[in-house]
Amino acid sequence: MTTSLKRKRTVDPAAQKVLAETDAAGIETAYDRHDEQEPRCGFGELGICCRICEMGPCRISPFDKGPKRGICGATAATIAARHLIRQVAAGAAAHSDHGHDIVNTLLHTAKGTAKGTAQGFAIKSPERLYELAAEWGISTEKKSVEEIAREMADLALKEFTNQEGEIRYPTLRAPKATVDRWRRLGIIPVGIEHEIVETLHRTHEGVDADYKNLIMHGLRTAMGDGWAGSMLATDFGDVLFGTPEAVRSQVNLGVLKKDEVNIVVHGHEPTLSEMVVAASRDPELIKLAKEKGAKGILVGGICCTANEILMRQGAPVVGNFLHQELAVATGAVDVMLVDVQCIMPALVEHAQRFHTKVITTSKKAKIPGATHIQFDEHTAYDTAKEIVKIAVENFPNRGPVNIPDEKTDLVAGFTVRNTFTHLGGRYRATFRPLNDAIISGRLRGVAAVIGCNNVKKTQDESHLAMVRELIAHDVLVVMTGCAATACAKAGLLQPEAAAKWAGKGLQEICEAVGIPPVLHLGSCVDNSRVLVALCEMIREGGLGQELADLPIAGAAPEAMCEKAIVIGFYCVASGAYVNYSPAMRVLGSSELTKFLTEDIEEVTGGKFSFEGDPIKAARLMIAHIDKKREALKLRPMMYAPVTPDITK
Ligand code: BF8
Ligand code: SF4
Repeated sequence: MTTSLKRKRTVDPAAQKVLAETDAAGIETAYDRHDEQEPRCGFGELGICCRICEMGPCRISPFDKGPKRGICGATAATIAARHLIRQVAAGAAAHSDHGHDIVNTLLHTAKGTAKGTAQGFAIKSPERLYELAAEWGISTEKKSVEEIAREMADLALKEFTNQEGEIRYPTLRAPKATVDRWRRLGIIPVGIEHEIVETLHRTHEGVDADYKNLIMHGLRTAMGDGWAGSMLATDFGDVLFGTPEAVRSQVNLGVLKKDEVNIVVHGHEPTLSEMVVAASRDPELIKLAKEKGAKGILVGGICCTANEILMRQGAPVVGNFLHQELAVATGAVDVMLVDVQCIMPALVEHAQRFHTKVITTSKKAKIPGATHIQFDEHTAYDTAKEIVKIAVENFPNRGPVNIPDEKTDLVAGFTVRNTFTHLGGRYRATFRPLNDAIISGRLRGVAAVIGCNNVKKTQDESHLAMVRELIAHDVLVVMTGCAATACAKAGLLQPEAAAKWAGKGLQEICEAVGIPPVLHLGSCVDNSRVLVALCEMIREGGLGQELADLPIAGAAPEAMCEKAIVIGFYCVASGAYVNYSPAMRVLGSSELTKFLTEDIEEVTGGKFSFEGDPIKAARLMIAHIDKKREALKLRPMMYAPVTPDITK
């Protein structure tokens, strides 16, 4: 096909095989559309193009000659900062609207209005609900589970709409020194929606022109995601769908079955996909599948929906973001069911080359040419059955099927509580063993590697290189989203991976506790689990007073969307060092770039870097962790790092 053949598009052998097929058949994918976009607009890449008002668009020259201000006088720093925090607001809105829907589903379930059937919604983890009620100071005496759930859901909905005060979780969960810092900076949000509205106001033409002031509000907006919208999605998701437990499953295109009906759920919200998994086990539908010549019904996931049903149901993962078109190109997907976020509109045209039906289910996300079946929590199970039936009936329409063999075993399902029950070794939920391992120098620290695939990079390559480098240096890695799927495909989420790739200290811990050196914490909203884990590490003692003291770091090495930007922002607001690549669109302003990558450390304790080489980025993360170890006067590392053998 086009120039995409000239570069390495993916390190995943399954993806390589399917891409060879699509190339041979002249079928276009995101890689081809990427190449069609070259050469890119340099102003756009550098963040110095402004189209906020109708006098523009304006662009700032990065050279000696040419305009240094927009028509209104906005500088490169103002323009780049305004657009960046608009991206933060969009990312915060995406995660938080998802959280809102989960809280609402819990409310309807508790009111008995989300009817379903015996297999419909139920409060799967009353224990988690009781825990949250205790934490929120809600009395549970003489109240039914439903009454408590209603009360909690009503309170949670106020986190979105409150116009004064502070969102709940920062003060409930974060260490006092961190809360004090946030209060000094004025970055604890009053409510999720308020901060998003204020971002849109401040970035309107003629309002906030001070790039530092804009970024500070970006941090506050992002806090409303990490410490409210996403955190509520995780907590209320655990109440409604059950708290994950360590679970074994498989990943990659090879999980699709030639002789079964394959339904791929793609997107983010667990509400519908949970029902589809349940409906796929319905004896009536299994019988129908057999009548159509299939041996059974498989439900596999793509993107974060995959992570949700993996964590709680052990459902197989078909792939990450750049696998969406490839899954369809196997010819084996009878229905591609999508809800919201990370869904390429190109899927519809692509699917027309095969027998696959693309079904949209959210009023917020329709695609021209797709079949739309509106999902409603009140009739969730009926809708799920209808969709499974469509897939079953589409099974006999398959053309040639070509499923790559590749599939890899993985362990997932880690949470703040169960991970450290594992680390405790004796079913004690305590962070002591983790802290002790860090203090003694057996473990260097913890890194969160998260985020997407980005067609600008070779799929999965940066995730794998970075994570191998980190674990070789005795850094325990926690992962979410498409990053976790990338590493799962390469076998890094298996306990045996420790012996292959981890440094000696991390190996000892993994072997003693039976965990992989890379822990899968779930979907992208579950990055809130990372924040809570960091709070627990401080609470356990010995690693400083505030989150910024911890020997930890974060990275999104193949970042793709605004949700990744907001995650970076709330991590930096929380005192973390974050390497983000490709670079945010700020490089056209040296002042803004310096603020984000240097000066902001004085403000929040965290900062960004934009290193694109994953090994160099990992070394920067390690250097930051070492800097924090030194400040805490921790013991020297017990073992020298190993050299990761990438041939294994
Ligand atoms: O919310 S990692 S490509 S799927 S955005 Fe999208 Fe990025 Fe994947 Fe999940 Ni997260
Ligand atoms: Fe140009 Fe200013 Fe309008 Fe942006 S806000 S388009 S810089 S005039």
